[in-house]
Amino acid sequence: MSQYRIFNHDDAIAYVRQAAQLDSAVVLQGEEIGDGNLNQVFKVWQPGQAKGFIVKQALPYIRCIGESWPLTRDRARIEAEILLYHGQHCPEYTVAVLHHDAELSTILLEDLSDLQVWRQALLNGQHVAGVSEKLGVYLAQVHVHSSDFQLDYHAQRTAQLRFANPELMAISEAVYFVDPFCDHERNNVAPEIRLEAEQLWADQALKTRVARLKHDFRCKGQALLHGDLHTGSVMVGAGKLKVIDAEFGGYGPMGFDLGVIIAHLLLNFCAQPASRQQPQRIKDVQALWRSYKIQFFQQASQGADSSLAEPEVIGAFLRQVWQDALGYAGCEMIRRTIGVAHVADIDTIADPIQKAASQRQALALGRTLIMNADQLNDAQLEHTALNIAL
Ligand code: SR1
Ligand code: MG
Ligand code: MG
Ligand code: MG
Repeated sequence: MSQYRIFNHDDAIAYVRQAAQLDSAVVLQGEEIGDGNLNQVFKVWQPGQAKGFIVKQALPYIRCIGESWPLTRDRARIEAEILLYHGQHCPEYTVAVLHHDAELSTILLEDLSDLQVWRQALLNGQHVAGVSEKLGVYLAQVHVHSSDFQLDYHAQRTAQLRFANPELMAISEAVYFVDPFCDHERNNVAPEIRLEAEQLWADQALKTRVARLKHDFRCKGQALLHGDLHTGSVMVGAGKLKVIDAEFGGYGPMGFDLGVIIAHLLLNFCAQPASRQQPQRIKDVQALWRSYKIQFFQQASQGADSSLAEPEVIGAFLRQVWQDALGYAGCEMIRRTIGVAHVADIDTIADPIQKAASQRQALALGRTLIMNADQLNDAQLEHTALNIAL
């Protein structure tokens, strides 16, 4: 069954039967469960069994836009290879890839239906203990092990080429650093915050900072990034965590992955006025960064190149990663507020006045992070976020 076609649930069942080598007598059911922006996702299972398989299939276009925005199906192969690489270095926190088929643009993944999407837990007001710490470990492991801190010159540059993902990373470049900073037709700006959006579009100092972040996104091939690490890409529950959905991955600045997840915690903070009294999301950001730093130090100081394993070298590098992360977090907050793809945390706020207030807060905090990235440590970030929330 190797010729590409857009799967229906029968195709997904046939694929699972073949890829997982299940006997033809095994009864299987399937249903499409995808709600993401890009792909089809099927769950296929045996009746009576709680867990089955997940089939992710790339369409030849962006699902949420339609056929008017074509997109390479090769993203499925690239994602499978990234998840396998990350899984080698952090198996505990990376979803398992069971099979992939480049021609069908499919990936067979372990079923994580015993876990919940972290964004959903946050929307329900649930704090799942230990998630930030685990994510810090995941990011540090996959970053260090794909970077110059572990790989020699030849191996690191070879990996940069092997994981090249120009089409998807060009989309990220456009939706993070271009569209939200001009009056682009792809943007989705609520009329209530049009004035604030126009102020950003006229802000030359901000645009210069964003241009530098965009340039670094292209040129700083430090590590094999996840590339889209928002709270919807993290499955959590009962002491477990699995990261999914790495199709936007490729070599880039480590601060990008950190910045994206920090932004989604801060967007959730902005969405919940009550969180000003109990800023758990800010504590999550701090826990994430501290865990990342500790794990990074541990891994990088055991690297093969002893000159890079020096504490002063690692420390200086991490200070720059933090600054980069704040800049990227700011871009992500702004693009998720006025760009093409928003977040449920803010979009589901029923009261239009409160929703616009949360959006304004997200824009203001995003701008502050970009402009002051070189002046804020993780403790000062808390004061900044709380001041803007008042
Ligand atoms: C047009 S693609 C918009 C976004 O969807 C994905 O989830 C990524 O976050 C991408 O940037
Ligand atoms: Mg996704
Ligand atoms: Mg936590
Ligand atoms: Mg995705």
